[in-house]
Amino acid sequence: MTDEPVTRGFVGRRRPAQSDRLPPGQYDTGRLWPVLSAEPTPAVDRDRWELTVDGAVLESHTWDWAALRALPHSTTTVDIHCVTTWSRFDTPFTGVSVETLLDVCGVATGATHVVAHSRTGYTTNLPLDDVRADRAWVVWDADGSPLTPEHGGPVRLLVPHLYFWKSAKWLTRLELLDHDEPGFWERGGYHDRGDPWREQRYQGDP
Ligand SMILES: Nc1nc2c(c(=O)[nH]1)N[C@H]1C(S)=C(S)[C@@H](COP(=O)(O)O)O[C@H]1N2
Ligand SMILES: [Mo]
Repeated sequence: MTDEPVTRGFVGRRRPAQSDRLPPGQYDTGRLWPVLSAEPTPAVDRDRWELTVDGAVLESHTWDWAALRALPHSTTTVDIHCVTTWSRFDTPFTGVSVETLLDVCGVATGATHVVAHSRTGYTTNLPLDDVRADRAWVVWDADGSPLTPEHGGPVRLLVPHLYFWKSAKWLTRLELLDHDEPGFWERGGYHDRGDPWREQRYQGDP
């Protein structure tokens, strides 16, 4: 007879070990959510806020707060990864899939990239494929509450599969392009795409 420990009854939902969820070089910040902003937090009044999708689209479109909220939306729970090495697991965000906005505008033939613009002038570029197929969201709630101004409220971009600098806060415009155009951090030496699983932090990283 051996003295194996025996677990009876409920074993719990199997989930991957934490390390399987932590990209290389990252640490788990727990419930802490650091604020990372290159600019002072702007006061964005949601009743005077608009989001425009334009550029390489069939028809530009602008949504105000009410119109955005009237679109089909949902809550998605994701892990976020900042290039400064913190990751935060299981953050629920509520908003509209970018694909829903693109459906309204129609993507022009030849569109390859998108630049997200913030009210402050901050920009970040993404391959169009990275914001399609429900991989990117325009969100207004996080952790079950309205996004605070510090975290990009009233509305920010959310692209959880890339480093969090791609998730522009105080979002006002998604500009589709037929070429790539580096944004604020990308011009400053950060990686053009920023996949945390490939550790694409800086230009020259694979
Ligand atoms: N407008 C704007 N958006 C931004 C940034 C910024 O400086 N300005 N910082 C980016 C970076 S580097 C990160 S890690 C996240 C930080 O979001 P948080 O402050 O909600 O954690 O926002 C991204 N979006
Ligand atoms: Mo970041």
